Amino acid sequence: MLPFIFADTRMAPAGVRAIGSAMVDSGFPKTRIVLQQWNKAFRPSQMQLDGRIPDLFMVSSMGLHSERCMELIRDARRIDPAHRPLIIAGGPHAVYQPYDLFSANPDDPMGADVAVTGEEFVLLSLIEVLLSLRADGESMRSAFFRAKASGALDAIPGLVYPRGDHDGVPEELIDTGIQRLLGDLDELPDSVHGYRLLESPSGHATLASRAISADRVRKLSPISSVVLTFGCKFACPYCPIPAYNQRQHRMKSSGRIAEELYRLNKEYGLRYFFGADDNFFNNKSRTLDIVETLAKANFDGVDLRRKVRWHTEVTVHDTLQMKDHLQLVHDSGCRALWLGVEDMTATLVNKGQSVDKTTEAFNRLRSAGICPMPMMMHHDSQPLYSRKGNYGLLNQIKLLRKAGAVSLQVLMMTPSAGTKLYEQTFTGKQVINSAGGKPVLPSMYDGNYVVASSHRFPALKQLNMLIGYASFYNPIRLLTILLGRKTKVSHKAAGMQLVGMYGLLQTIRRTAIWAARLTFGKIERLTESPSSAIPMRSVVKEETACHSPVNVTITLPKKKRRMMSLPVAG
Ligand code: B12
Ligand code: SF4
Repeated sequence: MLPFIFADTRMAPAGVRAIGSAMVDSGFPKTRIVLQQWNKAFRPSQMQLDGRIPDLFMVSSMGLHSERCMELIRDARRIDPAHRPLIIAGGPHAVYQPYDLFSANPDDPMGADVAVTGEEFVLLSLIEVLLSLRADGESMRSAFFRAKASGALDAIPGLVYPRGDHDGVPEELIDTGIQRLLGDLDELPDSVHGYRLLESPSGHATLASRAISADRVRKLSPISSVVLTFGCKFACPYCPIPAYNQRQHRMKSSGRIAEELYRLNKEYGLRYFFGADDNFFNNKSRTLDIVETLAKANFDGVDLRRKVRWHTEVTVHDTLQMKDHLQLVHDSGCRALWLGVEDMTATLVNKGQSVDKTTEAFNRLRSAGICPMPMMMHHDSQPLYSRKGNYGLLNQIKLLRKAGAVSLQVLMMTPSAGTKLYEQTFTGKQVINSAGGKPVLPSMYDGNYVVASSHRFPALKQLNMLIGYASFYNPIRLLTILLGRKTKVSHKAAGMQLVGMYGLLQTIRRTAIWAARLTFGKIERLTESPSSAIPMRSVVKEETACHSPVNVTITLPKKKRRMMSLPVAG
C-alpha cells in the first residue's frame, strides 16, 4: 500500500542483512537470510543447510509482522528437541515488546528461547558466552540452557529469556536490562557480507542449496538501505527513536560511508541507497563532513557521485539550517529527502516547522535538484478541509503541492510501543479492538488503517486519507506536471504520480472493507495497553524489568490534549 509500495519487495531490509553480516564477520559464513516477502512458503521445520539442521534459527520482526513471526517460531519448535536449533528473536518488536515473543498459553507454548532487545553486538556477546560454555558436539540450544541456569547470560544487557520448563509456559521472564549501545558505527561489520546470504525468491518450504549470486542482487533488491547515522535531537512525545538511541546521535565516519557505498556498488552494481537515518541533517558540521566527502570521493579513477544516488529522512528545521549547502548535498549524490512535516501549522507537534518554513525548505530543495517528499500525520482533530486557515488535511496538501512536493505520505496517528503516550492511548479508550466483528491485527498498525480514534465516526478518518491521496495523485495532476514548466525534478514528480496512482488503488482495495466495518459494524475498544502475560523481572530478583510496560501519566494543556493523545511510529 501507499506510501510503502515496492519498499517491501524491492528493498531487502537492513536489519537482517546487518545480523547476517555480523555472523559472517565473526566466522559463521554458513548463514542464510530468508525474507518472508520473497519466500512465503518457507517452513523452518524443513530447513537444512549443507545437509543438516542449522544450530541457530533467528527471526526478525517489526510489531506489525509479529503474527507471522510467531508462526515461524511455532513451526521451528516442531523440530524434534534433540535437533532443534536455538531460537533467537530480534528486531524492533523484540526491542519494544519482547514479552510478546513468549507464550503464556499452556496449549500452545510456542515462544522463542531468547529475545535480543538490542543490536548485533548483543547477539554476538550471547553467542560468545554460549560458545565458551559449549562442550564438544553439544548443541547451541543445550549450551544455552546451561548458560541461563548458571546465570552466565545475566551479564549481557539486552536479553529477555524464560525461566522454567524448556518446552512449557515460562514461570517468569528475566530481563537483563537495556542494551549498551555501540557509539562508533564504524565498528559495525561490513554491510557487503549480508547480501551474499539472501535466499532466492521461491515457493519452496525448504532452502536452496545456495544463496543468490552477486549478479542477481541488484535485480531483486535495487534499493539498498544503509546505516549512515542513528538518532535525533528532537523529542516528539509520539516517537520512540530518541529514547531507543539513549539520546545519542550515532554515526559512521564520512570515509566509511563513501567506502561502503563504493563497495556495495562494485560488488553488486547497486546504485540507489536509502539511509536508515532518523534525521540525517541532525548535526550540521557532521552532515557537512559526510556530504563533502561523498562529493569528492573517487574510487578507481571514477567519482562516486556519478555512480550512486542516495536518499534519506530529515526534518524541515534542519533542512533550513543546511539551506546554503543543499547544492553540495545534491552534488554528493542525494536526489530525494523525506521530511516529517506531520502538520504544517505546528499545532499537532512543533519541531520548528511552519507553512513559510516548509515552503522555503521545499523550494530550496527543488532548486538544488533534490525532491522534497513530505510525510504527514492525520489525526482526530484535523478536519478534511478548513474554510479559514490551513489546518485542514486538504488545505495542507494543497500547500505542499504548491511548495513542490514530489510525493506524499499521509498516515493516521497510531499507537507506537516505546513512546511516552502509548499506554494512555489505551487507557483513554481510543484504541479499537474490533469493528464489525473483525479484530484489529498487529499488521494493521501501519498507519494506513484507523485503529485508534476518539472521533465520532472513525470511518471518516479512513476516508479522509484516501481523499487526501487522491487530491495529490491523480491523472489531472500528472497532465499538469507533464505539460507544465520543466524543472530539475519534474520528470520524477511525473513518475511518482504513476507510482502513487497505482499505490492508491492498492490502498483503497486493502482499506475499503475496514472503512465499511468502521461505518456499519459495532466498534469495540481496548481499555488496557498490551502487557506481559508472564511475570517479568530484572536479573536482580526484587527489581522490575526494564522492558516491561509502565504507565506514565502525562498532563497536557487542555487544547493539546485531544490531538496529542495518539502516538505514531516511523
Ligand atoms: C527504513 C525504515 C523503513 C523503510 C523500510 C524499507 C525496507 N525494506 O527496509 C520503510 C519506509 C518502508 C518503512 C516503513 C514502515 N516502518 Co519503518 N523504519 C525504517 C527505519 C528508519 C530504519 C530501519 C533500518 O533499516 N534500520 C537499520 C537496521 C540495521 O536496524 P534494525 O532494523 O533495527 O535492526 C537492528 C536491530 O533491530 C537488531 N535486529 C534486527 N533484526 C534482528 C534479528 C535478530 C535475531 C537479532 C538478534 C537482532 C535483530 O539488529 C539490527 C542491527 O543493529 C526504522 C527506524 C530506525 N532508525 O531503525 C523504522 C522502523 C523500523 N519502522 C517502523 C514502522 C512502525 C514502520 C511502518 C509501520 C510505518 C509507520 N507507520 O511508521 C512501516 C511498515 C511498512 C511495512 N508494511 O513493513 C518502526 C517499527 C516499530 C516497531 N515497534 O516495530 C521503526 C523502528 C521506527 C520507529 N517508530 O521506531 N520503514
Ligand atoms: S518524529 Fe522525527 S523529529 Fe520527532 S523525535 Fe522522532 S525522528 Fe525526531
